[in-house]
Amino acid sequence: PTFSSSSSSSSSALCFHINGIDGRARAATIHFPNNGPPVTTPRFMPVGTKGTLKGVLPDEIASMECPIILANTYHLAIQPGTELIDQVFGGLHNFMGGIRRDTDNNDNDNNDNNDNNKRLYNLLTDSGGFQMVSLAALSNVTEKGVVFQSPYSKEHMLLRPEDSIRCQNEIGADVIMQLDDVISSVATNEDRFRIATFRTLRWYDRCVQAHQYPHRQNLFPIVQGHLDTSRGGLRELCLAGFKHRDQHHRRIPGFAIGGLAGGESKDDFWKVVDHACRHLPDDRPRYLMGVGYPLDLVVCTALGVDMYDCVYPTRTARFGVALVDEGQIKLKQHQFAAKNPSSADMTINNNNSNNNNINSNTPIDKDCPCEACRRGVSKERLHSLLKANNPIGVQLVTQHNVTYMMQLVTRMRKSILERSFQQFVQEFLRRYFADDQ
Ligand code: PRF
Ligand code: ZN
Repeated sequence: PTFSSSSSSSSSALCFHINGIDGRARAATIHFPNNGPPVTTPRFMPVGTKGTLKGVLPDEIASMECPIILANTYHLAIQPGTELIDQVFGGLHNFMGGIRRDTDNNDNDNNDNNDNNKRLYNLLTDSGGFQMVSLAALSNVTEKGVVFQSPYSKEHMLLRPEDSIRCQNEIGADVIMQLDDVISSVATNEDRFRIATFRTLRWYDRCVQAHQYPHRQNLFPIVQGHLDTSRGGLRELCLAGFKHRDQHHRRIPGFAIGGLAGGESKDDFWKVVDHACRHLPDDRPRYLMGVGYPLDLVVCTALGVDMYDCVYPTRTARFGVALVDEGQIKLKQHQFAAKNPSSADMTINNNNSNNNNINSNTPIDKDCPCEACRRGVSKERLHSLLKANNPIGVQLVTQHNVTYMMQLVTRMRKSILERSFQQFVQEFLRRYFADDQ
């Protein structure tokens, strides 16, 4: 209730309102000036590389109560091209069908200021540098930008901060990210980390200069600085650099924490997240990039993080793995195969006294509101669909996992508002680490 920041000034295109605080955990609401749904926090953003989740329709994304997804500038620039998205469709929201027109509205123009455009969900784009460094065969970073080899033409191409922002302006997401100099956190070259930290600050300035629509797209800087949280160390210098820019140049609408989830130890990971949350302003959203294990969400929310993204829930679904509070259910394993008729009957007759923990004829989670669980689709049915490579299998598990993540952040939010977050964390850890599962 104490911190609130709004967007009446021209340089910020969101309103961040804190609804409740419990310890250092926050429950807030972010409004974008775009007719999209409000984004409550804590918030997990699934990754829809090209603006939609693989195997999930835009309406289904909205019906899972997922108000924002992440798309990748790098992939969209390669195919279909960001200029085309802008020129032909007027932005990614239209391109992937995330805009619904009121049926009684006869005005068919593509003007995105039209108040009758209702967005099913909001969008965030990552800047492309991280994807290049992690995906492109050859990439090399210089002060000018990131040089990478096109996976199609094999040509060497340069992505400068200005190019990333031009592409992200064309895509038109509600939150856009600066181009940052990302290095693996398990790299060892000390000088390289120092260069990357200060280069990230300089590239932020170039991104701000290049950004054409600060009144409708929120540009987030990314805090880098390796694992160095010492006094006067790289993380502190990076935070101070952004703080100075926020106070003396242009108001920063929200902050991202980068350079983590790259193989560092959990102790280092928590130490850096804790440090960033203590130093970032309380009245702005904090986005921890590339983090999406349920346990990490619970711990980092306790440290004060508001937003997350990760490919994990959707990627693991494509391997037939379903998420539950106890951990993972590997649906392709033989134990989930349908039993012969007599043992299947036994399971039905002995539902309450089943000494085998695995009920393959029950849904993943009977209380989950996803399509599969709501319809009572059993684990053995999912096993059979997955084994047959029937795309419905992966689609249903994807929807379950995204629904699970949406429910997880909603449960955290509720407990923060009720000031019972500590009990939530204890109960979550108890179930997660219970070894009778
Ligand atoms: N920077 C960008 N995208 C990211 C990260 C980062 O540091 C991470 C964390 N390793 C995930 N995605 N631009
Ligand atoms: Zn489910």
